Parts: sequence; structure tokens; C-alpha cells
Amino acid sequence: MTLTNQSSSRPVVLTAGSTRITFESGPLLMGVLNVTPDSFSDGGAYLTIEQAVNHARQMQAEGADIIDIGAESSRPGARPIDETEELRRLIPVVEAVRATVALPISVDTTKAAVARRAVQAGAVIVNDIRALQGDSLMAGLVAETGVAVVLMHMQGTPQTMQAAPRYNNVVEEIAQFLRERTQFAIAQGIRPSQIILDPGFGFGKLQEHNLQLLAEFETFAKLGYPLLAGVSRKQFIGNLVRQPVQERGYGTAGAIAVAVLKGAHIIRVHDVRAMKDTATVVSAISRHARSSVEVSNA
Ligand code: HH2
Repeated sequence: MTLTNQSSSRPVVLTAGSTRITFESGPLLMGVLNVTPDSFSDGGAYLTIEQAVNHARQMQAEGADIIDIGAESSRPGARPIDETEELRRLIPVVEAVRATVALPISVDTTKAAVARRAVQAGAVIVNDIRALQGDSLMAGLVAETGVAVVLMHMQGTPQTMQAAPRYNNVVEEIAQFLRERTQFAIAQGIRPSQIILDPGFGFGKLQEHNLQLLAEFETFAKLGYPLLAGVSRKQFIGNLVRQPVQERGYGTAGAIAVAVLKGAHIIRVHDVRAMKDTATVVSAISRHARSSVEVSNA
């Protein structure tokens, strides 16, 4: 499968199994499908296979380019689940989505055994919020199967991360972390073209940290890999607009506009239709800017 958007200035190529993803007309939309009872924004909404597949189809119709399926919530304070439970929730949904939706599937998991089963079921991206540090077998699995991997920054764990996040220079420290995790991945046999980076909005970050990361987002785009922005409906947006989770769409659009302008390649969102339009308009404008962020890992 090749996903190609036609008119971007950034020649970045991502290989995800047999899927080749280019970003030629700006960012791709990753639609979130949480098959959890407790996710912060859509927990409990897609618990049956039918509900999950319908939502994936709807996101495809609304313009999603990738479906990211997660079975374990990572919201602050979330209770971890074991491998058996994660497999039980996730795999039938990956299989069903794969059978009905013609989009690359990403799985949001930190466990190598879960990722392996998901890849066997058709997933081509492993979205690892622990950046290959949670399970010593994860790097080998990604290298062996050739799927893409998201390396995300998190300070602490979901249980503790919002207790007291601390940085001297949040942008520089996270950029350095992402450089180190990239070097580790490559040393484990993962090809550069398999890697996606993500500074991890809301994962061990105070309000000021999240805003700073977005204000200097181009720093991460310059690292030379596809860059993912996961800002959708998050608390730092709620703190600004003073709206409950479901009412943070307009606020999210503002954050996404900045992320796209500053070089994001993949936008992870709940509200696909609105964010697709937001990203389309901003990326069309940014293509007319005289200085743009050039990224190439090809
Ligand atoms: N955010 C969430 C989950 N996974 N993965 C990446 N790469 N980046 C993110 O910012 C990110 C992520 C949290 O959002 P959500 O999936 O909606 O909630 P929950 O973790 O409660 O299921």
C-alpha cells in the first residue's frame, strides 16, 4: 500500500511493513480508536467490535489516513492492564478493522507480545509511548517485522507523571531524549525510515511545558524524522478554554494549526473531519512560506 499526498515540500518517507507513507502534501491524520473503558476522552464509547469498526469506518470517511487502536489507557492515573486483557480487547478489533477499512493500522501498546500479535493481525505501526524502554523485546520486534515505530517522550509513568514534572529546558531535554532513543533504535537494527518521533504532550508535562513544546515545535521537526503531534482534547487545552473533554475541538484546532505550521507530519486526533480541514488549510498556507522546515531521512 502506498499513501501519497501530492504537494508537500518535505520529502520524508516512512516505511511501515509493506506500506510506504510519504508526506508530500502535508500531514497525515491519525484517527484515535480507543477500545478501553477508561480513556480520558472516548473511554467506553467503542467497546464492542461493531462499535469500533463503525467508528474506524467513519474516521476513514472523514479523511483519516491512519487508524491508531489502543486498548490500555495512558491518561494520568490510569490503571495498567495485563497482557491477557490487552490482547483480549485489542486483537479482535485490529482484525475486524483490517478486514473492513483500507487504511494502515497503528497499535498503541508498550508490550512486545501484544505488538507482535497486532502486527500478525495486520498492524503496520507500533505506537510505543515508552519509546522502546517499557519492554526489552520491543526493539527486536520492530527490527524483525519492519513495521514503523513511534518513539514518544514521557517523564515518569502514567500513574505518577503529573505529580511533579520538572525540566531545566523542556525543549532541549526532550529533543536530546528523542535523539538518544533514535540512536538506540538504530543500534537495535531498526532502519531510520521506520522511526516517527513524538514529544508526548501531556505525558509528565505542566501547562507551561506543553505550551513551550508547541511554541518551539520546529526543533523536533529538525531532528530529521516524521514528527507526530498528539494534542487532541488534552488537559492543557482544557485549561485554556475551560471546556470539558468533548468540547475541546476548537481549542484543539488552534494547537494543531501551530503544530502543522511548525512541521508536524502526523496529527493524532479524535475529531477527524474538523482536524483534517484545519490541517489542510494550514499546510496549504505553509507551503507558500518562504522558509520552511526541511526534513529528510530518505
Ligand atoms: N496520547 C495518548 C495516547 N497515546 N500516543 C502518542 N504517540 N502520542 C500521544 O500524544 C498520545 C498517544 C492519550 O490520548 P488518548 O488515547 O485519547 O487517551 P487514553 O490514553 O486515556 O486512552
